[in-house]
Amino acid sequence: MGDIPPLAQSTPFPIIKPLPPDLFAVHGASAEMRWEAMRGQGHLVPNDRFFVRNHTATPLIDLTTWRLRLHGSGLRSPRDLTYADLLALPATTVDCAIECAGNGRSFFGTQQGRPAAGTPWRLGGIGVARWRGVRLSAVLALAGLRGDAVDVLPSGLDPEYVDGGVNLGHVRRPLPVAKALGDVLLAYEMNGEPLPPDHGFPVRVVVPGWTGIASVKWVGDIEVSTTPLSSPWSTGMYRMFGPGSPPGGGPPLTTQVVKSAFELPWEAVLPAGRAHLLSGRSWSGTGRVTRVEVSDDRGASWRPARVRDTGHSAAWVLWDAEWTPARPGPHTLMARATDETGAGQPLRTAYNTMGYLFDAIVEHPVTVVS
Ligand SMILES: Nc1nc2c(c(=O)[nH]1)N[C@H]1C(S)=C(S)[C@@H](COP(=O)(O)O)O[C@H]1N2
Ligand SMILES: [Mo]
Repeated sequence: MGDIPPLAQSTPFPIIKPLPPDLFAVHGASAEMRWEAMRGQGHLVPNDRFFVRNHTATPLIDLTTWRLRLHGSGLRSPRDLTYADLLALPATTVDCAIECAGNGRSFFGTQQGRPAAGTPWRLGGIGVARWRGVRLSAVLALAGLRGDAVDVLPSGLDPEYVDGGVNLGHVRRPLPVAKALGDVLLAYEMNGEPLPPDHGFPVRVVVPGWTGIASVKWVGDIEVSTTPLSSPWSTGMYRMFGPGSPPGGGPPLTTQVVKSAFELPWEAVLPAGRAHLLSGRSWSGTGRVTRVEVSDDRGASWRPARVRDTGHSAAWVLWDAEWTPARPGPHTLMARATDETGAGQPLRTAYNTMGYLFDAIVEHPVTVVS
């Protein structure tokens, strides 16, 4: 007996869709979008280049056995819904961004000299899609939401998350009932297609304007409670820790901050002596972006970019600006935005140990060649 080699032990890759290097930079079980892949694209990020953030791995869910289980002390008529039940409810469409709370985290280290732990995203941990589904409020009404319910806790069906040897269970995070009754969606379509497996098939939560962790993928269970709920994703993670925050951490993160990105490779190479039409996008979780400015002298001077399609409040604005670099060599391009609430982008932002909500102006490296 004997010389038959053992079957290769291959762990399936945690993301199912292809991740070509011209569209993605891969970080472990997550993949960030390359910004140059958005140049010339419309408002929405096509599903083939939308970033993926997985705590463990994309599960493949069988629709015939999948149920959405609605239970807890906050519901008068707990029940299980099938996919067909959900599809039979009135549908709503929302164009909005999903953005990781850690998007931009790597710049705490590279720009501010103090690295933060976690996935080293540049700016590609965001995407805007057209989500179609059922309002969470409609589903909660169907299950007899009680007037004294306070928290709504959706859980994912992806494998349980083990961190430093501790099993934290399924990815889940409570939403206050006031938010759950607002613009939150249980989405089953993304950009006109059934949700792709990596983005939560068959159903995900979409919470416009809030950090991505609120938008639980592969949801299979929603607990509604008349007493406050918590999970490691609302206590030990996704809060601000460090100087400037209270000793036990700040409140659970909700809205996103203001950011701007150029649709350029990192690093970009551009020829000298002619005009380039630089393009980019800016976004905010707190309001419509009203102004974008660019600088090529490390912020000594700023000039306005041309902002297009300002209509989408929960998404981003597209903008462009001409730039004619005079000399070959290394350059730094910067873009900063302001939203309708007056929130903007500082040159430096306060450090927090987990590197969340980086809102400072990003220094984009460009090499100009003759
Ligand atoms: N069940 C489950 N939901 C999840 C996650 C996860 O790992 N498991 N990751 C969250 C995080 S941190 C983000 S930023 C978004 C990313 O959504 P996307 O992968 O569709 O881009 O999903 C959120 N929902
Ligand atoms: Mo995230």
